[in-house]
Amino acid sequence: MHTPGESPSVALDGLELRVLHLPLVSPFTTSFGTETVREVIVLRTLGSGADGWGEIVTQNAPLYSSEYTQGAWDVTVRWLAPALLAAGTVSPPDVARILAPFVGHRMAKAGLELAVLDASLRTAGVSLARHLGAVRERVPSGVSVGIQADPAALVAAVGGYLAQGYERIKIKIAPGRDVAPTRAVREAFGDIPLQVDANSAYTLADAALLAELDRFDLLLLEQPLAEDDLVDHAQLARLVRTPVCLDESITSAKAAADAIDLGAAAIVNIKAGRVGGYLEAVRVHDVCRAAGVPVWCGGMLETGIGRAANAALAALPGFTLTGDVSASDRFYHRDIVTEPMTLTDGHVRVPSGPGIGVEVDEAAIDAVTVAREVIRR
Ligand code: OSB
Ligand code: MG
Repeated sequence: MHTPGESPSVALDGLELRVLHLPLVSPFTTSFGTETVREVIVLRTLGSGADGWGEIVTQNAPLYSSEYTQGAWDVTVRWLAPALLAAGTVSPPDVARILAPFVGHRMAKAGLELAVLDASLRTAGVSLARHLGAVRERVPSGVSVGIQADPAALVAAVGGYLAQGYERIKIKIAPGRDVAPTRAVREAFGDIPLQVDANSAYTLADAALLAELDRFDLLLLEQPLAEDDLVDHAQLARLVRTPVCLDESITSAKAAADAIDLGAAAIVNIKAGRVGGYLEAVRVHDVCRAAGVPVWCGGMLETGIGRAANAALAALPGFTLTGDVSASDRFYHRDIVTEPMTLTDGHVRVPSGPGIGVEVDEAAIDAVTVAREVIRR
């Protein structure tokens, strides 16, 4: 199994943080709410070597995760950035070690680690994909479709994505918006690769209802129960035929190992932000691969920065299921990188240039920046 090796240390003189507001192409609705503008933090390392870019994938409100953008900004400015800057020179694995004393805040830590990884790998002239152990030059692309007004609107939305070539459809479900929309998509499009994501909207008392989804031959049922309900997920997995996949519950490689041991996860969604960074994400991948548990790359409506890094991660050998790494235009009219990710023949390209392999478009990022702060050592 590939383990990311050495990459040069980065001399950190400062960190630039920005809050961006990116208007979404269409509203994105989940069981926990509707987003029309993506609020996200982008970071840049400042120092003698190449600039490194990272993204903190929190949302505006703490509804998917306990983390949220203003909280991530505060913990980064007040605690995480000063600790990193005090260290002065850091290698990518140093970031998680230095930040380990601060409990939680994994998305904030992941964004900082990505910026240091990018700076380090740009200096070394090595792509993030190669560094993490990618074995593919392109990855199949799936799309996560939000809850729509009614089944007809959902069928129209899914039809549009299928026409573009997306290889797998995920639909968001919630109580009262589950069996009928899923049936409508299955009946409209036949045998397409289809899965559903509940974002913790159910309890074990809903097991019989969730078992009604079995008849639709779904690839998986994602995170039906609460983040901390591993035992209930294991119980539910015995009551439904659809494979149970965990997202919110998998906060580390240890959590993945525990979930697999308990029988709570037949499949794992890996998001670097949720597990504290791309290096931990590789360890989650390794744990799952050793256990024969398929993984796929989740998404957090990333800008071109995080989207490039996600494509690199999704190119690792254990990512045998199609992930939520869509083209940039699934979410954004104007991305903040010079070459936004596109869909070709149902796939996205894994960037091969140094670091994350994409360049930030300074005019585009300036146009959507609503707050900016530079922290110096
Ligand atoms: O549960 O996978 C999720 C977006 C925000 C928060 C949680 C989730 C999602 C998605 C979006 O499903 C996937 C994407 O970025 O394409
Ligand atoms: Mg999910």
